[in-house]
Amino acid sequence: MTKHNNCRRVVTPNWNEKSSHITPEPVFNDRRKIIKALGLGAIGASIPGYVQAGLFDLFGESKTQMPFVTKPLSFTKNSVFTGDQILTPEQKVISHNNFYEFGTSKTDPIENAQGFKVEPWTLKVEGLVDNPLTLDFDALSKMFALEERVYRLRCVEAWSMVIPWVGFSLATLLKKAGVKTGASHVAFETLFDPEQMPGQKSRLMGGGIHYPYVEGLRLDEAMNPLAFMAVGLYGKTLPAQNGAPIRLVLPWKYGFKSIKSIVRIRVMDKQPPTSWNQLAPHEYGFYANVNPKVDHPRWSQATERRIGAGGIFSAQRIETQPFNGYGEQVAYLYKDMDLSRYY
Ligand SMILES: Nc1nc2c(c(=O)[nH]1)N[C@H]1C(S)=C(S)[C@@H](COP(=O)(O)O)O[C@H]1N2
Ligand SMILES: [Mo]
Repeated sequence: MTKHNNCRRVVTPNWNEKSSHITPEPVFNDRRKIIKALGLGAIGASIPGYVQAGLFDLFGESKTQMPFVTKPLSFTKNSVFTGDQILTPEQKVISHNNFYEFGTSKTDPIENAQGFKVEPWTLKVEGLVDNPLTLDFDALSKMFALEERVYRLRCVEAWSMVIPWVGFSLATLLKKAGVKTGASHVAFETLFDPEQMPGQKSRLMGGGIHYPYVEGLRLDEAMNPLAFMAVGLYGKTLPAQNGAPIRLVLPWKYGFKSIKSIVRIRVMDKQPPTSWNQLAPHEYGFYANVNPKVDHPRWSQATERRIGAGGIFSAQRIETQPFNGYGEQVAYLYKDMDLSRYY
C-alpha cells in the first residue's frame, strides 16, 4: 500500500501539531530586510511577499513571475449562503493553498502560479449530453448570472476556511448541455500543461499524483444545487493559486474533490477514476463526504482547525460536522449507504 498522503509534507504530523518548515514568514522577513538595505524599504513593507519575490528576479534568486491579475465581477448575493460566520481573511485564502500542480507545500501555489495563463481558456462539456459545449474564457463569467455564496471548505487534512465564492450552480451548466438518459456520473479534469505546471513534470514536486488531476461525482450529487462552479472569490476573478479561471466547489466533501482549473467535464455512464482515490484508495474514497465519525487511517477527522484572522498557528480547533454542516441539503443522497464503507 502506498504511503503517500494528501499533502504529506504538512500532514504527518506537523499540520495537526506544530510545524517548522511550512511558514513563509521568515523567508519574507529576510527579503524585507534585504529590500530595506537596498533602500526599497517603503515598497518592501507594503507589498505582498510574492511581489517582493518578483523584485528578486533582478538578482536571479526567485522563480516567480509578474503577479497574476484578478478583476472585479458583477454578481448578486445568494440569500441562503451568506456570511453568518467569520470569513477567513482574503490574504489567507489566497496564500495557503493546495494545488499540487504547482508544488506540495502550502505556499508553493502562490509563489509558482503567478505566471499561469488563463486567456485563452477552453472548457468543454461533453460525453452523454445533447448539446456539447465549448466555453471560452469570457463565457465562463458571462454565460450565466453570477452569485456569491459563502461556503465552508473542509480539507481532508483537518483544517478549514470560510470563503465567499462567486459563480453558478454546476446543475445550470449541465442543464444547458442537456444530460442524456442513461448518464450516471460526471468526470472533471484539470488542465494538463507541464510547461506551466511544474508539479506535472516532477513526481517529487507534484506529490506522486498521476496527472492530469481528475475528479468525479455521481450525477445526482452533481445536480444538487450546492455543487458550485466558482469563477471568483472575494468579489474578483479567481487567483491562479485558487484554481483560475474556473473550479468546482463541493462544500460537503473534503477539499480534494473541489478540482481546480477545469478544462473538461464529461458526462458518463460509469464511475470515473479520481486522482486521490487512485493514489491511495484506502485513505481517499470516491465519495469523500466530510464525516467526523470516519477517521482517516492516519489521523482523526472529529475536529478541525478553522483558519481565521489569527493565522494557521493560532487557528481555533472546532468540531467537524457531518457533511460539513450541509446535511440538510445533501444527506438524502446517501441515505441507504454505509458511510464507513463508502467514505
Ligand atoms: N487540480 C487540483 N485541484 C485541487 C487540488 C490540487 O492539488 N490540484 N487540491 C485540492 C485540495 S486538497 C484542496 S483542500 C482544495 C484547496 O482549495 P484552495 O487552495 O482554493 O483553498 O483544492 C483542491 N483542488
Ligand atoms: Mo485538501
